[in-house]
Amino acid sequence: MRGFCTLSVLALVAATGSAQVIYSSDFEGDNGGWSGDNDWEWGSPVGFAGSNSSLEPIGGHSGNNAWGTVIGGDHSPSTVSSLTQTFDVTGYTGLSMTFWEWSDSGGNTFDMAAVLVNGNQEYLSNGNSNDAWREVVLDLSAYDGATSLDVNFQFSTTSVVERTGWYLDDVQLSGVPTPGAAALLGLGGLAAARRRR
Ligand SMILES: [Ca+2]
Ligand SMILES: [Ca+2]
Repeated sequence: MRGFCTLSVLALVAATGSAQVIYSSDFEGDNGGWSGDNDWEWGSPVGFAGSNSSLEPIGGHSGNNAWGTVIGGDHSPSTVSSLTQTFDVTGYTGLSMTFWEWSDSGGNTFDMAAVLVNGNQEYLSNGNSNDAWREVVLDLSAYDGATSLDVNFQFSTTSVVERTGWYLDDVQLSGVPTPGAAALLGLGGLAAARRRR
């Protein structure tokens, strides 16, 4: 009976576990492990005054560094730029991602700033954060049970209007360890304790 109670407590703790950080980067010491093609650059934005009264930030949301679609310049016309990374999320549920964006691409009329997860569009920026950093929180619990997440910050432009573009900082991926995995860990510890008696 004592063992049953111990197991019940272990299961309850596991089922109500809190989210843990799977990945986090402020892009200060390094680029956070992302691969960026075409316009994506890691560096320190300088407050460039772009076309159509657009502005880039000065520095990052945190510190000096961020990712941006051309640091110190307007984005390119007619270009698809992808910033990608794959995360192992085995053993997690309740997945979520937060990041900070500075978006000046002009309201999605021509240029699109989207987050793709495993090929699905999970976010579309409205293209205008009013010259300020804005926090974005994405509920990715639809991917519970997936073993990996392919995340792509994809910026697609036309030839019509160029602005400073899309800047990203402080990206974090979180999830709750699954009850099954946590309970098994607890059971292992309990069995070891019994053997020691
Ligand atoms: Ca930063
Ligand atoms: Ca730019």
